[in-house]
Amino acid sequence: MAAINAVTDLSTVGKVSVITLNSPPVNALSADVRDGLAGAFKQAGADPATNAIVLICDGRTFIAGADISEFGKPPRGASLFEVQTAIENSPKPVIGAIHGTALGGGLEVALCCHYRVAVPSAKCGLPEVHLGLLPGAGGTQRLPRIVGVEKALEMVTSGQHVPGKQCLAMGLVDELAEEGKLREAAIAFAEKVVAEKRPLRKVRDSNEKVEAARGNTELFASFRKANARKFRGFMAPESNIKCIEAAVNLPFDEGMKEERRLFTELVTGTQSAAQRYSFFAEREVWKIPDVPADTPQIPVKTVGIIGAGTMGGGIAMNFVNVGIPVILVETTQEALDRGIKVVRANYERSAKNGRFTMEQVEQRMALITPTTRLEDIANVDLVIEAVFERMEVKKEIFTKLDAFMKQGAILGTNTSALNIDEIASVTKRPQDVIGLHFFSPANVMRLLEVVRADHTSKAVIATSMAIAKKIGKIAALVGVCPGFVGNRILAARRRAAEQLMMQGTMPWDIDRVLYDFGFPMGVYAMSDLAGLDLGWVKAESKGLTLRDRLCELDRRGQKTGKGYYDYDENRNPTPSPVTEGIIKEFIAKSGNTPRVAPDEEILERCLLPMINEGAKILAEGKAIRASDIDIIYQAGYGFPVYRGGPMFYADQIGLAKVVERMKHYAAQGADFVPAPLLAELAAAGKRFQDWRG
Ligand code: 3H9
Repeated sequence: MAAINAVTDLSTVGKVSVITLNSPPVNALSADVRDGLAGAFKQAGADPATNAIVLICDGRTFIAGADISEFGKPPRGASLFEVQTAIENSPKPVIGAIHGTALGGGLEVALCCHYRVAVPSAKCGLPEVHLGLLPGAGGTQRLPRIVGVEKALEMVTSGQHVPGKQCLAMGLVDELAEEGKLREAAIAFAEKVVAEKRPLRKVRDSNEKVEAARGNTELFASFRKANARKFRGFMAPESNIKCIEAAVNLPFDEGMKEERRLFTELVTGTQSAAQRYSFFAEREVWKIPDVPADTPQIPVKTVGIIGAGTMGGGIAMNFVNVGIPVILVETTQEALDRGIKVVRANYERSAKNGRFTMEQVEQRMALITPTTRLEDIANVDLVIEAVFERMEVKKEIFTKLDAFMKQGAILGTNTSALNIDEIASVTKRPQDVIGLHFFSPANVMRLLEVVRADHTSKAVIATSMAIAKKIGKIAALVGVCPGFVGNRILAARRRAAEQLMMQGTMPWDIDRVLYDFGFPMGVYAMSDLAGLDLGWVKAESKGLTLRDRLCELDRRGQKTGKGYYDYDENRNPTPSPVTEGIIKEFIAKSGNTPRVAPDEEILERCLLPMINEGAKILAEGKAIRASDIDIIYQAGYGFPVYRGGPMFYADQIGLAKVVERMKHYAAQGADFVPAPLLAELAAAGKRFQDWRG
C-alpha cells in the first residue's frame, strides 16, 4: 500500500487498483481529500499493471459530502470538479464501493464512477437542501438521469437518505455486497466488468429518463403545489427544482452551468449561512464543557411518569417508542383511564396512517403500566413528574419521592418555569434532581430543555442528555431562571407585542408580520391555540387585562371557537371585532392616541427584546453558548431555520445595529434597555457566535 497523502492510499489487488480514503470523522471532501483523490486517480490511471479502479473508504462511512467548514473560505487544492472529471474520464472502469453514507458531494463523486457497489446498510442521498444549498457538483444533473425525474425531485428537496436496497431497486447502485465484505465484492465486481468488457458507463450521457419528462410542465407544477407549505420561506427547495428542470430541458453541460449559477447564489446567501451554522450548532449543543463525553452515566432501564395528562402521556410515548417500559401514575382511576385512552388513540391514528402496524401499537401499549399508587415507581431508574404547575404540589410530590425512591434514581421535573432548586430543596438528594422540560405535544416536539439546578450531579446531567438523544430529542442544557431559556425569551417577545397592541396595532397585524418572517404562527394565534385560560382563575378575574376580559366572555381560544380571533368550524381564524373593540377601550382609557406601527417596526420591536433577553441569559450563564439558544428557538419555538435563530439573526444584522435600533425605539417610549453584554459586544464589533463566557 502506498500513501498518496495523509488521507489517501493506493494499493493493488491482482489487476485492480484500490484507492482508500481515510479522513475521519466522515471522509468529507476537504482539500486534503480532493488532493489525495486527484493524485491517486492520476497514478492508478497510469499504472500499466492494473485495468480497473475501486474507490473505497475506511472508517464509519463513504464520503459524507463536501467539507462544510470550508464553505466561504478561499479555495485550496484540487477542485472537486477536477477530481470528478478524472474519475469519469478514467480510461479504466471505476467502481465506487459504498458503506455508511454517500451524501452530497460524496454521492456526486460516486455518480461519476462507472459503477457502484454498496452494502445493504449503506445510504445514499443529496441532503444539501438542509444546508440551504443544492448539490453543486453535478448531482442535480446526474441523479435524474439514473433514478428518473420524480424520484430525483423527491430526493433533492427532502434530502432523504435512501437505504441500500432501495438504491439497488432504483438503479443508483449496481450490486449489493455482503455486510463486512465490501472491499472483496467491489474488487470482484471490477474484475467482472473487465472480463465482460462492460462499457465505461457515464451517467452524464444517459439521457433517456430526462428526455421522458421533457415538455411535462405539469409534473413540476404539481410538485411545487403539493409541497408549497413545506417549502414556505426556504430558497433552496425551489433552486433544487429549477436545477432538475434544467436537467430535463437542457443538454448536460448547459444544465451544469445552471446548477453552478444557482449553487453560487445559494452558497453566498444568508439562508445557507444560517442553515450551515445550524448544522454545527445542532452538534455543538450536546457538548457540555464541564461534563465531558466520558462522564459515567446511570443506566436507565425503566421510567416512572407522574401525571397522565396531555404532557405525561406524550412523555411516556417517547420512552415506549424506544422500548423502555414506563409506569404511568395518576391520582384517580378515571384520570388514568383517560390518559391511557389518549395514548392509545394517538398510536392507533399512527397505525391508520400506515406508520406502524396494530401489532406494534399493542407492543407499545404493553410497555405502559398504569397505576394509581405513587409507590409503585419506587424502583424505576428515572422519574419524570408532569403534574400541574404549582410549587406546593411539586414539593409535596418530591418530598414523597425522597422518602421511598431507590437511591440513585434520577428525579426529573417537567416544570416549564418553576424554580428547580426550590423543588430539590425538599429532598435529601438534590444531586439527583433535574429539570426535563418537554414541549407540547411531547411525543412530537423535538426540543428538550435539560435544566441544571445548583446541586445536580454531572452523572445525572450526562444521563439526561444521553436519554434525550436515545428518544430522538435535541437537548439543550440550561440553568434555572424563570421560564428557563425558551419561555423567558418568549415572555420578552410577548411583553413587546402587548405594548405594540396597547399603542394601537392589532393582534392579527403583529401575527401576520411574524408569520411572514417565517414563524409558523404569531403571538396571538399561539395563545389561542394553547388556550387563554392557562393559569387564569375565573374567581380572581377582575377584567383588568385584555386576557381577563376575553376569558370572562368565554373567548378562551380555539377550543371555545373564539379568543383573540374568531374561528369557523374548520378552525380558520378571522380578526375579531369584539377583541378589537376591547383593545380600543383599553387604549382610550390609557389616554394614548392609537397608532398602527408599520410592519418593519412590528418585526423589530418583537425581535429586539428576544435578542436582548438572550444576551442576559448568556451573561447569567443560563445557556452555555449563543448557538444553544438558537437551537432551542428552532426546535421548540418555530424560529425559521433559514434565519438561524435570534442570536444568529442578531449577528447577521450586526450587534451595533441591534443596539442602535433598541435606542431608537426607547427614545419613542418602548421600554428597551440594551443588556450590558449586548452593549459590550456591539462596542467591540464582536458577535454572539464568538462569545465564550
Ligand atoms: C455538499 O456536499 C455540497 C456539494 O454538493 C458540493 C458542492 C460543490 N463537513 O453528524 P455527526 C462532522 S454539502 C464537515 O455527529 P453521525 C460533524 O460536524 C454536504 N464536517 O455524526 C461532527 O463533528 P464533531 C452534504 C462534517 O454519525 C462529526 O463530523 N453532506 C460533515 O451522527 C460527526 O458528525 C451533508 O450534508 C461535513 N460534510 O452522522 C452530510 N459531516 O464531532 C452532513 C459531518 O466535531 N453530515 N461532519 O461535532 C451528516 O449528515 C452526518 O454527519 C452523517 C454522520 C450522517 C454523515
